[in-house]
This record gives sequence, C-alpha cells and structure tokens, in this order.
Amino acid sequence: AQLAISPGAVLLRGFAREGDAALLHAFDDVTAQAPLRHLVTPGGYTMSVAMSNCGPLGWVSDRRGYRYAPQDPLSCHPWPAMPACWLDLATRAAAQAGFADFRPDACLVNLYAPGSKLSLHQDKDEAGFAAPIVSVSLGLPAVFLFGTPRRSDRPQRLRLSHGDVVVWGGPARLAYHGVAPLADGEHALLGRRRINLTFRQAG
Ligand code: MD5
Ligand code: FE
Repeated sequence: AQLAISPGAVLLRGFAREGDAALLHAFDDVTAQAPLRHLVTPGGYTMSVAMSNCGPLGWVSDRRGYRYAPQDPLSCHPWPAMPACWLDLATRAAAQAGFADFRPDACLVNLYAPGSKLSLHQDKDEAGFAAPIVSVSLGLPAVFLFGTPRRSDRPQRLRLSHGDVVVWGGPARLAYHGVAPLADGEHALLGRRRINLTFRQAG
C-alpha cells in the first residue's frame, strides 16, 4: 500500500518486511566493519542513537560540526560497501514513490535502544535536495514526528513499524522531523531494538 502522508512524503507500509532476515544479516556485517558509536554534536551533547554508515559517504558529527566523510574517523578506512539487498530495497522504494533515478551514495545506520530519541532537525548536510531520502524502519515501533520546513509548525505524529519505508522528497525533503523516545518492547526478530536505515544522495 502506498500512502501520501504529506506533500512529497510517501509511506510504503511493510515494504521491507519480505527479506527482513537478509537485511538484518547485512546490518551485522556492516556494523562488524564500522562499529556503531554515539556521536557528539557540535554543541557537546552525546547522541542517544548509535550510528554507523556504509556506502561511499558517511554522515559524521563532532565538536567541529556535521559533515559527510569518505572514511570512518574511527578506522581511517573507507566505510563498508552498501549491501546489495539494501541498495536494491532503497532504489525500488524510491521508484515506487516516483523517483526512478535515485542513486544513493550514503547510508546512515541508526540504532535506537529503549529511551533513545532524535530531536527535531532538518537534514541539510547533503550537496543537493532534489533527490529524496529513503528511510527504512526495522524492529520496535517508533513515534515519528514530522513537521514542515518551519521549525515553529507543530509536527504530526506517525507510528513507524517493522518493515515500513518512507520516501521523503519534494516539499518534505527539508521538513523538520525527529523521533520520540523509543518505548521498550520486544520484537520477534530484533529484540529490544529499532534500526533505521537512511539512504541519501549526499555528494
Ligand atoms: C529515523 N532518521 O527514523 C530518521 C529517518 C536522520 C533521521 O532523521 O537524520 O538520521 S529519516 C527521516 C526524514 C528525512 C528527511 C525528511 C524527513 C524525514 N521529513 O520530511 O520528515 O531515524
Ligand atoms: Fe533526519
């Protein structure tokens, strides 16, 4: 089912459910090569979400700022390759939402434990905003907050569950968004975790 949740944003409910075991296998593979870590913001806060990356570019944050980098600062090696099943999923989802030529060069891997949250922000570290962002939710459900390009507009709440994929394009691309503190629970395949994979054309 394809649901337009706001102008430019398309929710593909359960799109990633089939093949979830392979997606999770690839997660173990990527995070064995580039370990999940809690990044520090330029303001000095440690993020509650643990992050890693794969693909040519990875999103990083430290006291100097936010940016995309071709190497993992922990290892000084390139980020792991994007697993084929992840790239295939992201391009199929984008095509389904009307973006036939989506070619992600960055995949940010977000791991939420119970209590982890993501404060309201915009994704604007990418070189351009014409391409959409494809986000894949696995494991425990989350309450996703999505607003508008104006920070002061009150965000809508959307429950994202295992296998849901959202394509954020057009006017939704620069909308403020965040994730409410993750409620505890147990997922049959992932346990007490939510994994979010975020595919971008960053360079
Ligand atoms: C998450 N991650 O669930 C989200 C999924 C991040 C992040 O926000 O930056 O890692 S991406 C959601 C997103 C991206 C671009 C636009 C909008 C939402 N939006 O218009 O609401 O961990
Ligand atoms: Fe974001």
